[in-house]
Amino acid sequence: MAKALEGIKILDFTHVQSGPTCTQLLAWFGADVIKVERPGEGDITRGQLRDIPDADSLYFTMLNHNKRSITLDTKAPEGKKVLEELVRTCDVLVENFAPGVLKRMGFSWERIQELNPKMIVASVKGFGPGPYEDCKVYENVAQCAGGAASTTGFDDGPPLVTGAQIGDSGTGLHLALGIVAALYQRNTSGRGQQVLAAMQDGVLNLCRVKLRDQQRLAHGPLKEYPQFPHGEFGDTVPRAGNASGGGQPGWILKCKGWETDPNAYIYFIAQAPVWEKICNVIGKPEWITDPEYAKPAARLPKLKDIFATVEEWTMTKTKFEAMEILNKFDIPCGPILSMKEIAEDQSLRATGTIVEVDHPTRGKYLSVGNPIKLSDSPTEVTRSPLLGEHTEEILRDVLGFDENRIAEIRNSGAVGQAQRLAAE
Ligand code: CAO
Repeated sequence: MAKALEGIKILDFTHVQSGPTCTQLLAWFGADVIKVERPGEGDITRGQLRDIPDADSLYFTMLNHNKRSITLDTKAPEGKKVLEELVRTCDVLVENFAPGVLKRMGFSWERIQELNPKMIVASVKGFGPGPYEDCKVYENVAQCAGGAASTTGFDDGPPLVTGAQIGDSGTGLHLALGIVAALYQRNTSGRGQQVLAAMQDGVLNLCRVKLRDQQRLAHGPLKEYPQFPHGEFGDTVPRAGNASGGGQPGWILKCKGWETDPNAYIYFIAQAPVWEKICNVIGKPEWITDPEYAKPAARLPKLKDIFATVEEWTMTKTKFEAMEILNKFDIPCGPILSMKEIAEDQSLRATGTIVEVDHPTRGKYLSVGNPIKLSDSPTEVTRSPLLGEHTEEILRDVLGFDENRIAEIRNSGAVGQAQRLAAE
């Protein structure tokens, strides 16, 4: 079956996490993603957090599926020439170098347009134009600068970063959408354009509800926050613990086994339309008509006590038993799943959200497949490339170089040695 982005060639100059997340998605939608890596070393994550000696790390393999790898020293004269040819041939260049790197390499936006006016140049940077535009940025810096850390955690503790990689993977997602939109516009404009996704902007976009709350604060306390009615509100959005970000109050509650299992918890939402059912399930039918509890506004100042009462009930059930009972009554809730439980979840395997991939040097490993499902463009996850595995193939098939030219490039040292399969 044809894929959504079939025929699109991506010149993938990305490394670490943010950019590779983006190009991996494009590859899953069928684009030919050509990853350009420095000879010898490649993407730095190949060697980071290694679990198996000499094998590409899970960090790398889980972010670079379905791509081809060419090694190229883009600072060497021959390497530069090859890169120019790739710019002429490809549709999109994606990069997440530190600010200024691409220009120093000799590939300014102006130069790229000279080479290929249809090319889309897509970049992840830490910050957009402004005082921090020249800064190098990693995940947690973006979480802090984008408003996530100041609004995450408990009020009496320090700011917290989250496990979800909203700075890197989140920005990669934003960039992928920008690229697809630019490709669509190119159909009518005939021109390429620059696409910028700044990590601070991406995180802030995901923290939109907190900027909402910042403005609500000017009109009185945030009544769904755990600080209400006893705590003081300052002039900025406080950390809300596990309170829900929406209009339906929620909290994380202990379940049976919490004393020994760090994940024996459930997220419980006291959704107004099912209040009656909640009262019946937890054995508090009198709350249905009690004016102190019957209406959402009356409940807001008592949320802490209400959740403590619900918790007395959830503590008598495992998180899965509680899920089953509550879902029968359409009471929104969610088990706190550990990574172990997720890795073993058969339904996630069945949908391809968790996939097992085989790799020649590391063997079988689990990965997260494409979380976006297209009915006419199914995703088959294939392993990440070895360093430089497709160098000759790309020079020959994508750029149309003959054997003499390939030998010339190889002899110049611009492409280095490819990583070999153990059997070769
Ligand atoms: N051939 C020759 N040189 C190459 C090359 C190649 N194939 N690929 C990269 N290089 C060179 C670059 O030209 C650059 O050299 P100069 O500094 O001399 O111009 C050098 O490698 C390093 O690039 P870098 O500055 O991007 O890499 P770094 O490790 O120092 O910084 C990072 C990493 C992530 C902090 C930085 O790239 C960055 O801020 N990126 C933008 C934000 C981002 O994506 N952050 C998220 C990363 S995921 O956690």
